[in-house]
This record gives sequence, C-alpha cells and structure tokens, in this order.
Amino acid sequence: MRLEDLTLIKPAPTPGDTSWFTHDRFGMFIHWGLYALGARHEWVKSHERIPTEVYDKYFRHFDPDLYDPTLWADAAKDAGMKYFVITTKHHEGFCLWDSAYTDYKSTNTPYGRDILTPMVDAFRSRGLRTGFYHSLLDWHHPDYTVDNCHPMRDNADYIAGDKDRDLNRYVEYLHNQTEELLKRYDPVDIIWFDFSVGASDRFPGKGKEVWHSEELIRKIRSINPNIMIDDRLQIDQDVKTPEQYMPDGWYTVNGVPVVWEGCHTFSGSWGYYRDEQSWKSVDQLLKMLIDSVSMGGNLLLNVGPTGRGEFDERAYKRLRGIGKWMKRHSRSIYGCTQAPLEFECPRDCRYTYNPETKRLYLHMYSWPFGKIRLTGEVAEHVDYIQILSDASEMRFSYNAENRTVDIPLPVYKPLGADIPVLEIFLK
Ligand code: JFZ
Repeated sequence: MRLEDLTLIKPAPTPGDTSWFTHDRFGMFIHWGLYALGARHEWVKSHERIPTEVYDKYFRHFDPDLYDPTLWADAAKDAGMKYFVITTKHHEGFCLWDSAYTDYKSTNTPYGRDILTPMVDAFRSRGLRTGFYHSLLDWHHPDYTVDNCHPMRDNADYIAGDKDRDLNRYVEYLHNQTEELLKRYDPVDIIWFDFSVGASDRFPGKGKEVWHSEELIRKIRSINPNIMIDDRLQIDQDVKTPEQYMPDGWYTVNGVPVVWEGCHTFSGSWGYYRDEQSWKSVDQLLKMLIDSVSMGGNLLLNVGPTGRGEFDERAYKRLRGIGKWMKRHSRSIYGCTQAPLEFECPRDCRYTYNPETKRLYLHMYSWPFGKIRLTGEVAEHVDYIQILSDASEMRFSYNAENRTVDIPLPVYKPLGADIPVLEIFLK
C-alpha cells in the first residue's frame, strides 16, 4: 500500500478551533482556591459537610504571599506544556479574579489582589494558550440549591431553605460571570465547565436544562467563535474529557472518534493535599502522555498549588523530570497522533505518528535483548531509523519475503532517555 492510502483516524469536526489543540497535545491543569488552606482535597467543604460560616476561616486567612505566576508559567513551559487551564472558580464558589458580580473573590481576602490577570499574562507571555475551568456547582452562592454533592445535603434546616432560593438567579450569575471572564481575558482558548450533577431520590439533578446550556453556548460563541468548549454542560462541543482513567483506544461518541483530552492528577487530589502520598512517578506520567497521543488524545496534567502560592516540591520534581524527556523527545508528541491502523506495534511499545513529516515514533517501554522486529505493512515503509534523543543511526535489515525489519539493539539502552524512542523515517 502507498503511505497515503494507509488508514489514519481523524476526529469528527468541531464547532471551535481544535487544530492547535490536537497539535500541542500537552497542557497544565491548575486547581487553586481556598481549599488549598484546608490542604486535604478541593472537596473538603463537601466531604466534611462544612457550613459556609465555618469555611469562611479559609477566606479570612487566604494570603498567598509567595505567589509568583511567572514561576508557574516557567515550570509549565519547561515541562513542554503548551496550554494551561486554571480554576477561575471551583465548587466552593471562590473567584480568583476581581469579578463585578460577587464579593467572594481574591481581592477581598487578606491577599487583596486579583490572582487571575497576572497568571494569564505570565502564561501568555511564554506562548501558552489560555483555558478557564469554571465550576457549574457553587457551594457558596445563596441561590444555589442543595444536591447530591452539596456540603449541606444532610442538614434538614438548610435543605428547608431551598424554598427561598431561586436557582435561576444563580444561573444568571453563572452566565454573567462566564461572559465577564471571556470578554475581560479575550481571547480565551478553552472554557472547561464542570460538572452536571445526577438526580437521586433525595434531590433533583442539575444538567443542561438547569444551566440553560444551549443559551450559554450561544453567548460564548458570540464572544469567541473559535473557543473550545468541553462536554460537561451536557451538550457535546469540542472535546471529551475522560477523567482519571486511560481509555483503551481513541475516544469515541456513538462509535465516531472525537477530539479528546484525559485529565489527571499527580497524586490523589486535584487541590493541594499535604498528606496524600499516591504521587505518580515520572515514568508513569510520561507513559500517560505517550499513551494518550498514541490514541489520538491530549493529556491535561494537574498541579494543586499550596496556600502560600507555590507549586509543591513534589510537583516541581515531576515537572522537571517530564521536561528532561520532552527536551529531546517532544517531536514524538507535538503534531503526532495515532499511527496508521495497518501498523502493528511491537510488544511493550507505543507508536505515535506525524502525518505531516511522515515520521513514525516507536516508544520502547522495555529494552529487548538483541533486536526489535517490525512486522507487516510498516516494514514496507521504513527508509531510515535513528534514536531520537541523539540522532544516532540505527541500522536495520529488511526481509521482503517475511515482510519484516530487524533492528539490532545494543545491550544497554541509550543514555539520556528513560523511555527510548526510535524515529522512523517512512517512504
Ligand atoms: C470534577 C471535580 O469535582 C473535581 O474536583 C475536579 O475539578 C475534576 C477535574 O472535575 O470531578 C468530577 C466530575 C464529574 C464526575 C466525577 C468527578 N462524575 O461525573 O462522576
């Protein structure tokens, strides 16, 4: 078969511009809010059923004196990340920017300043695109009614107060703040809403009807037609967002491959969690990035900064480790996607493929003894092979009868590549 006749999966078209997104592949998620002071998960208010008047202790003590978003932007850029998504407001309802629609914002805390503007400026000045995570849930707004996730879901007196709450007034607030953010920080590249709550026998759910999702999407696209919108308004738009798990293949909707992005944490929490110890290794994190791209997806990897405004040293260590690999291997990530379906991938390996440069990347999760063999259709297209990290040639032998390419391997894997990659030039 000719190279151009091989089967390449392409995602369904999207309303917004996803061309940069499916090229850049790798972004930084940042979960930061008052919950960083609780330092035990961003859902601490819900998990511990904390009333707002008690939770306000975090508002009264929010003073991230070491906050310097240029350090955050440098860390993201050096790790090879090409966009960032910041929680403008998480479920707790606290806003990182000087919103005209609420007093529950960073400018009214002891810190006294707008958090968001300097962050957007710092990341944009380093060439990263801007994403806003905005919570649909709001455990602080007076008109937000009780649901299955609400901190007051077991408080009968609070629940009884729902009769005086006007959820539509909250939804108007949600729409107003969305417009405020998109106009003030235009052009925002991604708006990442989260999430729609299921119904139970105790409480109604909150989904696209409650959010007035169709109207909100129309407003958003009237401000920025190219913006990407996620799927958690319960109306699929530009990107599907599998969370904390790795799909088995290219993410599909009704059997059709779509633009998708897996979002993951370093540890077991999105928000800063001081005592949580399940931190993934650099090797695991790199394999999550490679696996995602090998299936045509993106990876959005989360940092939860501390109450002083710093990235956790454990996060910095992992970001530096990722950046060390990306420095010599980002060619196998940026502009790459799933390899042609006809290409069989050797055991313990992952392919990514750049259709523009016609280069195939073989990521070797283990280093076999003696040789590695490429079989079938791929063997017909090998023109030249090098180790990506140092551009050292890898000689090979092609057997036309068996349709195989054998690549002799040195006993030891090359230095400077925790996960070695062979760059295979195709013809
Ligand atoms: C949501 C948030 O609750 C969480 O704090 C974080 O921001 C994450 C990125 O998004 O997590 C979810 C959302 C939806 C479900 C589960 C976790 N769900 O529908 O099962």
